[in-house]
Amino acid sequence: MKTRFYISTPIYYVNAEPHLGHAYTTIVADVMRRFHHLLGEETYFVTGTDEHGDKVLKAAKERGMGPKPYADLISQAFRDLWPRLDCSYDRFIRTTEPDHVRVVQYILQKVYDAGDIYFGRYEGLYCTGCERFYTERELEDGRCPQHETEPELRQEDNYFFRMSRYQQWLKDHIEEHPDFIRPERYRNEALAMLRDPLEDLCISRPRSRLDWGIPLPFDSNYVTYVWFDALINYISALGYPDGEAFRRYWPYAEHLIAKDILKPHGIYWPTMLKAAGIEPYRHLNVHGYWNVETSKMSKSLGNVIRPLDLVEKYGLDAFRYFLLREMVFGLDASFSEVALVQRLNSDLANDLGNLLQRSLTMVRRYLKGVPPRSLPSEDPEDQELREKAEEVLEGYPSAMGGLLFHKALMRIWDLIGLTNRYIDRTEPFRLAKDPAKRRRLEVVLYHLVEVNRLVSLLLWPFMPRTSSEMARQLGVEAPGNRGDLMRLGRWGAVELGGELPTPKPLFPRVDPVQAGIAEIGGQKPPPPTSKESEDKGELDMAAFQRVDLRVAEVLSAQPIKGSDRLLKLRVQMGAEERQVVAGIAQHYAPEDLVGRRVVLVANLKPAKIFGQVSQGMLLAAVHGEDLRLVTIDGEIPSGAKVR
Ligand code: ME8
Repeated sequence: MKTRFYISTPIYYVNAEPHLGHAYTTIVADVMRRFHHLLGEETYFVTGTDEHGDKVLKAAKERGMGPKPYADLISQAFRDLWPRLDCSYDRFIRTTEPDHVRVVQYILQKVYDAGDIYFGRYEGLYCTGCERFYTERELEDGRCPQHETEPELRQEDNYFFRMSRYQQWLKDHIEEHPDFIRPERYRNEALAMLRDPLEDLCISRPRSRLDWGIPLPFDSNYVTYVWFDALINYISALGYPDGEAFRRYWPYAEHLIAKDILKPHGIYWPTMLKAAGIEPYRHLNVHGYWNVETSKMSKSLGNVIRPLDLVEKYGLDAFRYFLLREMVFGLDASFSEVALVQRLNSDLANDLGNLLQRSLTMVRRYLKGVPPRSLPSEDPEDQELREKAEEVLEGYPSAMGGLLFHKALMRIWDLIGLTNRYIDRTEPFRLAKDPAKRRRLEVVLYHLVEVNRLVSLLLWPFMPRTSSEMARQLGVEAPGNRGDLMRLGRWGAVELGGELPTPKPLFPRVDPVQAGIAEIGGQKPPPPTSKESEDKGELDMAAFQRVDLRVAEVLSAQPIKGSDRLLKLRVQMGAEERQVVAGIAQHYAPEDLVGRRVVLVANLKPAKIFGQVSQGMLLAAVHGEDLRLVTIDGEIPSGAKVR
């Protein structure tokens, strides 16, 4: 059985400050590490910076700095960022470290001695942004698909790595290990790259042109090509060849990258390892790209997102949650602050925050702050809740292990949703009024606290702070020890009890207007009423008759993400089915509406509210804070006219 886990991020170029994309990868690595730690595995997490090459040298020159002081500066910015995003790496590696340099030279010599490095002439199209040559086929309209720039023609005498010698081996390896590169779309891409004969890889740069690199051990007139240098970080960080960490962790190596660097990781690196006589890594995990709204994130577009700006504004856990919930691993996703605020308000403040707050407030109010000890129950509602919790616990390892983070979160949120509905259905506030229902009240509150406890455990990899804060408020041990998923991840695994601290909201809601981001929800002020009716305040009969009022039956109702006021209903109106958005969430639970026959203003122009189309409006009586729907008394079919 697998007992260890080694995860790496790419080592980031120091030619730019850390941005959203870097933050995403490193946070995902951290989430994966924490999950494996909860599973009971020994884990090792490496990140770092890639500091040699043309690109970095150019950036240093632009700042009027030498490459090393410049690399020191930016590398430090990366190193300092990660703890602030709660990413706890074990080793931060820099390619300028003497230990790394030694390992690169050791491998070069080894591969050279084995006859897999030769001297030759190369002419090709080179993209400095990517620091690699492109084949004509890889270009789009003659341009680099990443940088959209025309590569330059370069001709040089250089050293080459006989990558072609390992092409067949690599092809077979990928075919025999279907999840060597995952998700599958990237495996297929890698296999497609292997369909044509592989060219040998140019692995040097003449020192006369580029001095900022690791000298080749067998020819000091040349430095090592940046990718051949950088990829080796994954083993130099472990102390290859003799380090204990290498022996312990390399057999469990998992790399995490975005699709932009699939070729170096999926093709160059495994063949390099093979040539050096080292076992290949276990998995290459490839995610998609974050775009900003609909554009590529780029310096030139001025839309580069800085992680700490968002963390300061919305809090770290909201940021981490958003990234993991919004992106389907492997596919591209679009970042927008509006979407982040919507998730924060609906998923975190509304669903999760409310659940904890409601549960704990009731424990405080009805049980003097002491949660009940474990209480079994045969009530179908309790059973349903417990079964749901158990189902979520059971599915969690495979979703997390399979990189389906969004799915793991969706399932946790299904449980949170069900639990919020459980409160509405069991009505503990009513039970509390009746001394004869005391035990029932305790059973219900036990179930609530237990679900909250399990949710706090499952959220630890994603939101460690929130998870600990939930545990603190619930009066249970904070998760985060190795093996906690087995130890704590069962219904009733720990005995509750002891007086709880005063509940505190987990996530304050953010007002999008105050946050200075675009208006959300499209809740525009109502159009001005016509001059005529304004003047007189009365309506003639003909005008009133133009209003088409109909009986409609509610088929289903559900909350709208990001709004605590609105419900989305599907209603039947005669033969027609419509969707209506109604501001009644604070007065009716969705399930209470199903089957009711209400009155619909049927000929209103459809409106878009919170991104949802509303085809009509419900009539309701409103008095102060109270609101009651106008409903039909007796048997009249839906679609009937109301006059
Ligand atoms: O490629 N969306 O470094 P790099 C998602 N030094 N992830 C993104 C992203 C985006 N828009 N932009 C960047 C290098 N990333 C080499 C790596 S490894 C031996 C050497 C993330 O600074 C993503 O992880 O250009 C991507 O693979 C990486 O940053 C590229 O970082």
